[in-house]
Amino acid sequence: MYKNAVIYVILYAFSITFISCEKSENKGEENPELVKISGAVSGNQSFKVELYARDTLFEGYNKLFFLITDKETLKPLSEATLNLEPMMDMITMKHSAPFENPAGVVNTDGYFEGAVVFIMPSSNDMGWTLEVFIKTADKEESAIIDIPLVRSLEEARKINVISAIDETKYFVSLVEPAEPEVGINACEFTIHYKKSMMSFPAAEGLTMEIEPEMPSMDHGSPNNENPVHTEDGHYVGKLNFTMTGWWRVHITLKEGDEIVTDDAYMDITL
Ligand SMILES: [Cu+2]
Repeated sequence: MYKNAVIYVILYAFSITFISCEKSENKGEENPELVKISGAVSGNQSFKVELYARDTLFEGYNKLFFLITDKETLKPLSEATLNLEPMMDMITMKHSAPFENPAGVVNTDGYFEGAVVFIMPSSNDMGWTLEVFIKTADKEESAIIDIPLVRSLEEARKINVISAIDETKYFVSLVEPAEPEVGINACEFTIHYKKSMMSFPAAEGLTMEIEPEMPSMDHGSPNNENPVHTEDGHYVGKLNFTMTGWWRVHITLKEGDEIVTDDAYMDITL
């Protein structure tokens, strides 16, 4: 009898271990591991900044995750005001890019979350840096992170649009779906415009219409929802891909009743 009880206890302990393993694995799937991109130390040596992302960086909208450590206490910061300044050095000139500054506090995993729309891929002689200005209760310093590579994608996740109204240059980026699936996908785009070489504000007042088409089979799909502006230049809607293969999502942008563009598109293959 005693022997049996011991076996039950052991089996029970195993099952608990098994269940808790399974749980943590599931959590991992929802929140895939981040890739370390680069890092830097701030000007007065007070902070170490480490940059992470969901994947290596690409031309388009990249969510960025910052881990900032106080070099004196070796503790990670949980609160700070961060300002980002992406910069591309093209030898004869420099330009910035659209970005989203992190909120003042870290997420549940300890990262400050921000974003940059890299509007060009890097090449051998043209690269990106990202300056992070850090302000805490008693310090104000900045760190310049060298961005090792911004890939250009075979299937662009960012397109440039020149307005038919006034030649304003817009950058339309796909945020979601990051991994498109057959069926109805929540979709999210960002739209920014070029105010100057150093200023790329969010375009908040546009109307966006989307129409997926399968060019090789000459059909579209029902039940799409045109993205609507939520905040900070983010437009949220629905995209329906009824089968796998190559889709072309036609994009029309309007400012009031006037057409900004009616022949833009983004290809999505699934
Ligand atoms: Cu450039």
